[in-house]
Amino acid sequence: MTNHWIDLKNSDCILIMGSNAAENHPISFKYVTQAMQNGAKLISVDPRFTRTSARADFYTALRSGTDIAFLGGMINYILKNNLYNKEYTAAYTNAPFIVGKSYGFKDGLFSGYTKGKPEAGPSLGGYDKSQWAFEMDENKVPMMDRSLENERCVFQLLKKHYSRYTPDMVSKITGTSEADLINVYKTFAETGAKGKAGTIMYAMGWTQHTVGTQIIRTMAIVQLLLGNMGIAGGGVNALRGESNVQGSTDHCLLWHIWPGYLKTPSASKDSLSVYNASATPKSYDSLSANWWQNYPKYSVSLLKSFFGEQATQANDFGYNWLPKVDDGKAYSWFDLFDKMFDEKIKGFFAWGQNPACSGSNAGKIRKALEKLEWMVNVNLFDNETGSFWQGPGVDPTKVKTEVFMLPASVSVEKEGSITNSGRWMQWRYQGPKPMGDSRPDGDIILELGHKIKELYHKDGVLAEPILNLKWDYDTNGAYDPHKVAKEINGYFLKDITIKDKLYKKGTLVPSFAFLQADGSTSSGNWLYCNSYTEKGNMSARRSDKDAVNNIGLYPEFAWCWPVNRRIIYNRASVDPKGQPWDKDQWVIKFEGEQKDGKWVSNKWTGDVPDGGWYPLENPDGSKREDSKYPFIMRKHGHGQIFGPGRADGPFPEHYEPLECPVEKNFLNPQRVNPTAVVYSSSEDSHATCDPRFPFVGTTYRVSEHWQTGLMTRPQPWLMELQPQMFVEMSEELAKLKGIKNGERVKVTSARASVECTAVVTKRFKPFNIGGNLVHQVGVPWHFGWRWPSTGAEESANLLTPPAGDPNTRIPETKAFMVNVIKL
Ligand SMILES: Nc1nc2c(c(=O)[nH]1)N[C@H]1C(S)=C(S)[C@@H](COP(=O)(O)OP(=O)(O)OC[C@H]3O[C@@H](n4cnc5c(=O)[nH]c(N)nc54)[C@H](O)[C@@H]3O)O[C@H]1N2
Ligand SMILES: Nc1nc2c(c(=O)[nH]1)N[C@H]1C(S)=C(S)[C@@H](COP(=O)(O)OP(=O)(O)OC[C@H]3O[C@@H](n4cnc5c(=O)[nH]c(N)nc54)[C@H](O)[C@@H]3O)O[C@H]1N2
Ligand SMILES: [Mo]
Repeated sequence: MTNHWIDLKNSDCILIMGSNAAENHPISFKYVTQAMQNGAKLISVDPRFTRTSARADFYTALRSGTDIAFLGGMINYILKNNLYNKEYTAAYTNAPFIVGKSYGFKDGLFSGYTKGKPEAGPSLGGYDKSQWAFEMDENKVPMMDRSLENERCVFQLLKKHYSRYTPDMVSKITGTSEADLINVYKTFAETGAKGKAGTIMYAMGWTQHTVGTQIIRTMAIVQLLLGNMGIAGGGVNALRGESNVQGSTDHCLLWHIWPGYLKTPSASKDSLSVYNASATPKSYDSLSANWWQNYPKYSVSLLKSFFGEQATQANDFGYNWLPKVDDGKAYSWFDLFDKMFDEKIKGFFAWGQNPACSGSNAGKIRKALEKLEWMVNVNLFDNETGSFWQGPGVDPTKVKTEVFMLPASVSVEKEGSITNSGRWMQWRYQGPKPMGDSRPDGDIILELGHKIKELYHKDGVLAEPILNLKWDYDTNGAYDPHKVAKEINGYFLKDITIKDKLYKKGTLVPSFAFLQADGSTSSGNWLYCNSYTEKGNMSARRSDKDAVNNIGLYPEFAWCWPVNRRIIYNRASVDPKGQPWDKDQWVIKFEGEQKDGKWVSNKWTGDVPDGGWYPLENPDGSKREDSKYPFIMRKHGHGQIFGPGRADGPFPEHYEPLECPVEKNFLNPQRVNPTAVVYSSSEDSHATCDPRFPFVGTTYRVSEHWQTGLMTRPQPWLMELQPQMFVEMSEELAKLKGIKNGERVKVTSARASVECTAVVTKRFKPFNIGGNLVHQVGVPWHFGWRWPSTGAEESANLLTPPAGDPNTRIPETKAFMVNVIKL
């Protein structure tokens, strides 16, 4: 989230689209309800009517996989009706930037496309992004037209791109009526007025698509046009899933991201200087903070944290001990199981996961597990992954994989931190002691590390990376979460004087502004530098005192990255003179003194400002050279309406899901995202516009179950509430197929069939897609054969497709094609 949970209460209009927050993020509704009590409007857009929809002022449906069309129509509406925030758009976004002549868009393709030229792995195609570059002036600064009139400026190109997204066209694609579209657009666009704030709450309904990243980009464009970024009650707010998924992403859950969103090194970056140079953006605009110019300070401090005293300037701080990914190869979830299926991977730690039920096209995953030599299941319980060798259709005598189970203790039995969706790191204490032989995950990892080091000591090949790894996180033989938290924050490794103040060797670094690129500091994650300092463990704070602006920032409750800033990009919440656009619910405010129309002292109040520089302008309107643009993490300091870094284009475009019910995309000749990632082994089939699979399918969660159900399916009282795998469908479809509520049916996709109980409701309605009636059904993905013990309730992921987004490789589990047959 750019904002945070409590801040939802400050909103004037909340759009919940691509999530069912009332059921999956119930705590959020405390603040949604507060906002509504203060007069905010709540809009719910979902293919089916949910408990979130039931609380909304306005609900409408769209066909799964058509969100870019829906939101592209909103951009068109905002621009056509001049509802965008002109001052904000011209001053803070890249709308004025002039795009180079080589950029173009034709027949659904941006310039620079090559079919079948995989950027990484099995992409349908890839782009040469250099064709989307901005025009630069003689000082290498992007050329701009702040009047937004130049025909090659981003604003004009945006207008042209989305002029095709008329209500009529959008309605034809989404199945949403034109009247409903206009109603949503009008209500949300009202937040473009100064002093108004609109927010978006999204989750998996938006991400799990071959165009997932671009759906979110479309909304980010809307929020920039309306001036909703950086302000209270605004922002782009991803509702993260598991309680600590934000924390685990921050600390490098994903293969292509290292702690603090540093880049995973690739083989061609064969020295630290080559790596740092390629990862450090260079701006020639003195008004751009270009915060990532500090990259080498963070990467070197990370290496010092990995390798301690062994990391020296002479050995590139151990850079060459790091594992590198091969250039052009991807190592995502999909790719790992693909390689495992191809027998390229011998051993596998399934740590706190259940891929046999959670991964898209899970049938292939189950087969891949059979090809392993060994597998270790680190979990609270056995699950379909640990027991794959005795699953349905598997002959245990034929499976050679040796499976080990390491019992882990449950979250409440462990001390440590979680970071919630709002980026708040919160310390938690141990409750009961671990049961039986189970051990905290930290202890298991630590001991594993010690044992591996011992083995490498004896006769390790290429042993340096392992032997040089700093591995001193135990106290009295047990994992010490405080040691790890301090390591993540980072230490001074020498006595250093910064701005006349001496920082002693061995003390904790106060914040990332103090980190160095010369090996004199360490930090396991620069973004968390400031969380555990000489003042103590900031995440353990529990003060309920609000900040001066009284908007619910609670700066001394827990700790928030970066540097306890509760709303990021908050420099965009003030005008160029540093005064809030919204006088009542302001985030930060400049309170320096002025003399003769000029600011003469520097003082900000409210939230921690995104950089404490002077405002862009003096009170008399003259520009200040010592200021910075508000979007400090962007190379050019501006919010990106034009996003030239994405794999699939600088502007989002509607493409159909890999499996869709229409033969052609009504908007352009490309049916599927031309850069989508699609797997093609013997187990990876798909079916598009195939009469055998006429209905759109989607997957979702229910309140009563958690994820693949390991922690809920063994509970009799929860099973009483949600006992069976079901398929939800409209009354119209049930009638068409002669199915009655409660009957057992078979749901089939190009991959598999799953038996379900029919749940016939008014929550789904058929869609009118370009004159054709299209039905959609939905299945929960909480089940698996291991529990209930009948083995009859299987995972929805046996049905889901082998395709994903080219930027993130998240699977397209929210839109695919199925059939439903009465048993
Ligand atoms: N009770 C419970 N709570 C949970 C979880 C759980 O398993 N159980 N899991 C947690 C986790 S890890 C996560 S990631 C979050 C996920 O939170 P959510 O994203 O809210 O979860 P889902 O129910 O998967 O999907 C949300 C909605 O997307 C809709 N949808 C389907 N296709 C589309 C589409 O194409 N466009 C749009 N706009 N909407 C679509 C579905 O109908 C569904 O209502 O929930 C967390 N909270
Ligand atoms: N079709 C479809 N598929 C989906 C989704 C969807 O919406 N639709 N959503 C996707 C999403 S958002 C997610 S997050 C993934 C989740 O995918 P997975 O992470 O593979 O699935 P979980 O069921 O969450 O698995 C968590 C496991 O961790 C165990 N566990 C719990 N606590 C601990 C602990 O402290 N230590 C250890 N070692 N183990 C523990 C649980 O028993 C459980 O087996 O699934 C994805 N799959
Ligand atoms: Mo999730």
